[in-house]
Amino acid sequence: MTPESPTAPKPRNPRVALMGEFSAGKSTLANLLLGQDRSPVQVTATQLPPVWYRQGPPEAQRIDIDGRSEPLPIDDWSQVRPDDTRMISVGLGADILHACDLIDMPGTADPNMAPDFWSRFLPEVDLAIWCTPANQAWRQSEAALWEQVPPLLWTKSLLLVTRIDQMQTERDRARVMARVRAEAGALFRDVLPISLTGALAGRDDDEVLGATGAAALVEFLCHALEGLDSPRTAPLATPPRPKATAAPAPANPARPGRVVPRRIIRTKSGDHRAASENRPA
Ligand SMILES: Nc1nc2c(ncn2[C@@H]2O[C@H](COP(=O)(O)OP(=O)(O)OP(=O)(O)O)[C@@H](O)[C@H]2O)c(=O)[nH]1
Ligand SMILES: [Mg+2]
Repeated sequence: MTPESPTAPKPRNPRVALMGEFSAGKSTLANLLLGQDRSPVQVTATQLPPVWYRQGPPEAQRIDIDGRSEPLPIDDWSQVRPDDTRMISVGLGADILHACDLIDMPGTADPNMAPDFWSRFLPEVDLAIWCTPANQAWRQSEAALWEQVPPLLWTKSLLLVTRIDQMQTERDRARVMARVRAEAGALFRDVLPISLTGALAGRDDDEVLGATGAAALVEFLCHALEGLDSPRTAPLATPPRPKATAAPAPANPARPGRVVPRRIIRTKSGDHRAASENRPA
């Protein structure tokens, strides 16, 4: 099959999966990157299927296990159950979605997911950001799951040590980062610390973005996306495209030779609602 063939797979947006165990900060990270409070953030386990964000008019759909879709309200997914839903597909206008699709994944230890869920889903992903909370960073259960991931994904992915603000002293912070780098550094392209809640609270302030680790995260993401080969459509897991687009789709900035804008997590004025605790899932 040649690239010109009409049946050749089409280039598509890279897919970035936000992974980690329960309450590691995946949805907080999604909201930071999207510049909008969309993914439900809560102290207890959220128990949602994957939430797949793509550029498009604002709409949400539930995709069931057989691939059938039905509309969902964009801001209330409380009726969705992870055991009979393959994913929630969400169209949004967000700068980062020009560069990649974002997938806010369930906790990796979620018992609602089918046993073969991860081995089926991960080959569809181009890079992962694995969130591990600083106070219990890189547990054995995390290492055990990540070791099953295709090694090609290791070389592109980021281990993000969240809740770094909860380390009491600079020494504690350095100690946890040294340990995690020693134990997991070889399994990731990079290991970075972040305070997600700190970054969300001050995301329009460059100093805060630098101090919380958010600026380094964006830099990593931009480099990683720019370095990806143009991925091809994988028919099985691709969410349905939006029915109508308000404007023509922008050129994919993640193709080789393109530059991803560095200011992807800045909010436009009036766009941002503060991240809410205990929003209904
Ligand atoms: N202090 C602090 N709290 C954080 C940070 N990141 C996340 N949290 C808090 O941790 C809790 C869980 O965050 P979520 O983003 O919902 O975690 P999750 O990984 O999506 O959780 P599940 O979807 O349930 O698996 C929330 O109360 C967040 O406010 C951080 O960097 N620092
Ligand atoms: Mg979540």
